[in-house]
Amino acid sequence: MRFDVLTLFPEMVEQFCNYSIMKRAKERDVFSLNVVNPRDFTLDKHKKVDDTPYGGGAGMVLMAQPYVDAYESIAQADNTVTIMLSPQGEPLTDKIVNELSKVEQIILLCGHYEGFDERIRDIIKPREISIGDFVLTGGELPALCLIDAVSRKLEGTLGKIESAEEDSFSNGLLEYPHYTKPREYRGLKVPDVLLNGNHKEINDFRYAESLERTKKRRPDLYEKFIKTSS
Ligand code: 4G1
Repeated sequence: MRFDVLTLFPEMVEQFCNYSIMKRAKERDVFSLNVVNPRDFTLDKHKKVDDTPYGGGAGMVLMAQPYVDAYESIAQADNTVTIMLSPQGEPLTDKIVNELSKVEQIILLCGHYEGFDERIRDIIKPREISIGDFVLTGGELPALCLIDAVSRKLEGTLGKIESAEEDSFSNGLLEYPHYTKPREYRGLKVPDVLLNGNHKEINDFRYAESLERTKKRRPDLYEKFIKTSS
């Protein structure tokens, strides 16, 4: 897997991927990361990447030329998906993450300011994906969410123990409560069932807790789970 990220802030993306599990996966060549700055493709001496919007209004718009040229400088594999991170995109889900984990290359376009000149979309025709309905200052964090989510699905990223745990969200339910040492903290005790070594009882307890938690906190997920499991 190869990720190519078009961003005006390449250090943000590079830095984030140099920690913990992502760093380890990159070192093991599970994926590679190539960051491209559209500013390096500007043609004027001020390296201008944005300008005021036609028709007026607040803010700045990202110019088409630096983004399109930066995009065209990237070597494409046979099986490449280009994604624009955008509040107008389809919501990112575990299903989409699974689909994306099967391609050879993902090219990600991060916006800033008010967003992209529409002709970037007209020319590149990216798939548009959103990580949620809130306002951000840039598309870097959404791109990093996607890279993080996709890379942990790749063979060799997670250890045996971590991947055994993989079901937690793919089964459509929220996680059951977790406990570690000590057995008692500030008068709060770990539930006895987790200490008795009966794995059938432990699994039943955890499943019941998952169900209850999902019903209470995410009735939308709960309804979906009940419908698809019956
Ligand atoms: C109008 C949120 C504008 C934001 C309405 C989730 C948000 C990319 C995402 C914005 C962005 C709403 C995302 C807004 C994002 C250009 C650069 C767009 C930053 C930008 C709900 C600013 N998932 N936002 N506009 O946040 O890129 O992917």
